[in-house]
Amino acid sequence: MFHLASSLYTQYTKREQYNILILGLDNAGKTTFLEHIKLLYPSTTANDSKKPKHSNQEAQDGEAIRTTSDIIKSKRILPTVGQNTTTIKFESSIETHLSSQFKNINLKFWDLGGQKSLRNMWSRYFKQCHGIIFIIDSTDTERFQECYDTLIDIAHDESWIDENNGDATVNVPILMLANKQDLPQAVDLVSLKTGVFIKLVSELEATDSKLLSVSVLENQGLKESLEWLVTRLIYNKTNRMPEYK
Ligand SMILES: Nc1nc2c(ncn2[C@@H]2O[C@H](COP(=O)(O)OP(=O)(O)OP(=O)(O)O)[C@@H](O)[C@H]2O)c(=O)[nH]1
Ligand SMILES: [Mg+2]
Repeated sequence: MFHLASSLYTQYTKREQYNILILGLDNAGKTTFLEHIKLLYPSTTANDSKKPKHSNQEAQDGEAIRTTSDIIKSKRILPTVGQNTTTIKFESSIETHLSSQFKNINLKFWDLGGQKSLRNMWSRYFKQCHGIIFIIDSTDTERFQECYDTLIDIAHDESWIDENNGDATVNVPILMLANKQDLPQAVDLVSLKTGVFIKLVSELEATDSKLLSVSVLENQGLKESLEWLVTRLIYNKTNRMPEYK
C-alpha cells in the first residue's frame, strides 16, 4: 500500500527524465544540434511559465527579426573533446493520442566528441541512456561507410547484453538524422536509404529505428525528430524506465 501510494505520488509530482546520447562522426553537426535545441525548448532551470529565450524567432522593438538559425550561425562551435550536457523540458507541438503522456517530460542530452580517438568512450554511457540520436553528415559521401560501420558497432556493443537472456542487441530507440540537407551537395533520404545504408534496415531489424532528413543549422525537421523520439521513449518505458526528477 505504501509502495503504491509512493509511486502514485512520484508519478504526479515529478517529471520523467530520459537520457539521450547524441552520437555520430566528427563534424556531423552534434553540437550544432544541441545548441539549436537549447534555443527551441525551455531549460529545466527556467521557471515553468518561462518560454525558451527564442521560440523560433525573436523580435525586439526596432530590431530586425533574428531567427534561431541566425543565432546559431553567429556562435563559434568548436569540435567537442569532452562532453556537453543539457536538460530541456520537452513540449509537444502536435496533438496525438499520446499528447497527455507528453507532459512533464525532461530530456537530458549528452553530446559526445565524434573524433575516432574519442569514440571508444561512448559505450560507457549506453547503460544509462534511453535513446540515441545518430547524426550523419549527408554531404560527406566519402565517410558514409565509416558512418555505417560506426552505427553497427554501437548496435552490437556488448554493453547492451541482457543479463537475463544474453541478447546483445541495442534495446533503446535509434534516431538517425541525415543532416546538412540545406546544402546542395547533400545526399537525399531516398538515395541514402538505397545506397550504403541499405543493409541498415536488416541489421537494425530488432531495433526501433528511423532515418529522417534534417538541417540542424537551419532548423529543418528538428521538432519533428524529437516528437518521433519521445513517442518511442514512451513505448520503450518497460525496457528502460525513465528517471523521476
Ligand atoms: N550547412 C550546414 N552546416 C552544418 C549543419 N550542421 C552542422 N553544420 C556545420 O558542421 C560543422 C561541424 O558541426 P559540429 O556541430 O561542431 O559537429 P560535431 O558533430 O559536434 O563535431 P565533433 O564535436 O568534432 O564531434 C560546423 O561548421 C557547423 O556549422 C547543417 O545542418 N547545415
Ligand atoms: Mg561537437
